Amino acid sequence: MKIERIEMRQVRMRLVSPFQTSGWVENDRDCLIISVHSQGITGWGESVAGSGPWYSYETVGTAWEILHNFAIPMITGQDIPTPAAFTEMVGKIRGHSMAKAGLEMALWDWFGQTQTRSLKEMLGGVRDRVDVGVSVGIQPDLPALVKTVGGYLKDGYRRIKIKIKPGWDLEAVQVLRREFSNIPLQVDANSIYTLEQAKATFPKMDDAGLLLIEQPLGYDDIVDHRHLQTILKTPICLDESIHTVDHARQAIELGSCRIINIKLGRVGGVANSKALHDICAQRDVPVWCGGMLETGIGRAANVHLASLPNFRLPGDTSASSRYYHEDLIDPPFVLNPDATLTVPHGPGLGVNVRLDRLHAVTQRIASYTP
Ligand code: OSB
Ligand code: MG
Repeated sequence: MKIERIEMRQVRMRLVSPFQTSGWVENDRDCLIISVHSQGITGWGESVAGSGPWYSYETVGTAWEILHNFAIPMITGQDIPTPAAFTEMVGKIRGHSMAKAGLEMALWDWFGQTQTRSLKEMLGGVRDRVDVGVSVGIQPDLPALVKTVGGYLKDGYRRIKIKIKPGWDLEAVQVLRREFSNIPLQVDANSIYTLEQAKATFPKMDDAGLLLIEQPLGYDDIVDHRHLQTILKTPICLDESIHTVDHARQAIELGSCRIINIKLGRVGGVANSKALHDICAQRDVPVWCGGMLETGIGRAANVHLASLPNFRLPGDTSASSRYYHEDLIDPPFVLNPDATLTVPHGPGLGVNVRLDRLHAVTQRIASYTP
């Protein structure tokens, strides 16, 4: 393919409720929406870098800069035979996975549409609906937590993940176990614990029947996670620490985790996510699809990805209404009665972007032609 035009927008979308983690709070979601245009076809992508360098060092600002100055110039005027070739072309850029992944997603959508194949088909996905849960931010107090979780269960979600931090951990889990007995439950610390704090805390949670404990320790650590995993029955799941196939292999070989959360932004796109999925499958390590509060565009890519066979746990890819009053896509993602989202049938991502809504949330825009 030869790209005729690329458009990049920074957007801000108001969340239906603030999202609080151990380290930061989000009231709005900032991201980049990228479109590639050629032969009368438009491919859409979302770069999940956020407003600040809290989850990772990337932000909407750094992603814009990397795409504007490096990734887009590297590919304009070039023939791109496949999306995988793009991954190779921008391989010279170290890091900045979320920037690269946003543009790559648009290329997958474009290629899928030209070949009339869905992203799921291109990847070898095996299911039409994917299991999803909901990720619940830190709440003002325990009664609010019970109310919020109760609301999501009423909505039809089954698997609940709660954000934790020191002082909002053991009691929160106990209260949920008391109120909702044996719901599938997991916790995510977003790297806030020291090894000492973790050794004092997580053994006390080890009999709570949690599905997993997500990223308790340092955002770039796999060694201390190994120390912690050796004293726990509950599987540790790594999120922040895993950026490449090699990281995954090393963490598995070391015994630093027994489960891995795949976010296609964090690992540099769809092609890398598939490779990561495959090496985890070879080693019998289950994966699941994380989320970054995506709009319907990024969510669609997640849902296609989660149709691969080794996605064995429910994803954080909830329905559109859990995040936004109005999604950028129409129809939005809705929760099925069996706590799944349906993988879109259409070619590429299989979503319709509402340009009117996109224009309304756009903060800056740039257009590139060869
Ligand atoms: O650590 O999984 C995380 C959201 C933003 C940044 C990091 C994380 C999250 C979530 C929410 O947990 C997942 C979602 O619902 O999209
Ligand atoms: Mg996480």
